[in-house]
Amino acid sequence: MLSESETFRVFVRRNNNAPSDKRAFVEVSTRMSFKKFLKAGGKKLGIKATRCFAPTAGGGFNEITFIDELRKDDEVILSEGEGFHGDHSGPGSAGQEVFVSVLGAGGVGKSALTLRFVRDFFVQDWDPTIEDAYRKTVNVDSKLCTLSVLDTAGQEDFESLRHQWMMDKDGYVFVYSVDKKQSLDELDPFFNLYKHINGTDFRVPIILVANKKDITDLDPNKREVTIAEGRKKAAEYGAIHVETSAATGERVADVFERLILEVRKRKAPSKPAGLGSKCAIL
Ligand SMILES: Nc1nc2c(ncn2[C@@H]2O[C@H](COP(=O)(O)OP(=O)(O)OP(=O)(O)O)[C@@H](O)[C@H]2O)c(=O)[nH]1
Ligand SMILES: [Mg+2]
Repeated sequence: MLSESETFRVFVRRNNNAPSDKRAFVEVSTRMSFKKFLKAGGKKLGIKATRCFAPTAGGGFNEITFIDELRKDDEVILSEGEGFHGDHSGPGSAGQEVFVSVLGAGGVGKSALTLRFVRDFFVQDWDPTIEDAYRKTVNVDSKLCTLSVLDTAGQEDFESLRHQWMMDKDGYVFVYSVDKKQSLDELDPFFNLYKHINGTDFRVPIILVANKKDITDLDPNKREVTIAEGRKKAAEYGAIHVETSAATGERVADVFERLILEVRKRKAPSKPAGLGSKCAIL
């Protein structure tokens, strides 16, 4: 069933950090495209808007890319392509831009983790993914970073796309489910591809995520992978091991923040930290 179209007002401002600057409003319809919203908002402000940053519950701003992320009376910031509040430290991004892929077997919670992180809600239903991309601007260690997250398909039908998903990434989130041992074993082919693409000096970080922790918190008999087994696998992958729950949100932000920190650390030219390092535990 198609939901009813809704119309509401959103305030727009230019991206120049001056609260005294002009504020305009745009009538938003839930059926309008995001591009059309950017065009309408940009016109009111006299700019060619290509990006939009909306306030978060925590008092910060996140880049948004869908019309249904806008709320009535939101005050959003429109930019002509530059990062939030004129942060020009990355090309066309809010601070540094970091590209990551979320990988693993079907049903382990890749989409649930991604959506918990990007939008802070939990998806109950399993709707198998083909490929979805998200962006979120976060402040890590007082520096802005725009994370581009590629949520991928776990189903074996899409195995031929794996190489493409893993190319040109700054880091990876490998996910298994603590209540399914097989899902841990199914990460090995991803690690083989990782070595093929990135070599074996661990310059490109992997976070090994043990998801659905809440299930084993409720019923320890459901655990099929112990923490020790997870850590052992992490050591093999040169990865950082984190146990999460997309359902409760436990440690989900840690996964992505730690990945950003590792990307920064391992990319730093003067100090090749993390090279050859074994497993670290959060
Ligand atoms: N209890 C619990 N359920 C979870 C958790 N994460 C995901 N799920 C559930 O597991 C099912 C599969 O989650 P998805 O996020 O769609 O799995 P996926 O890895 O994206 O699956 P594919 O897209 O098919 O590869 C859904 O019903 C989720 O609600 C979690 O942390 N705890
Ligand atoms: Mg999915």
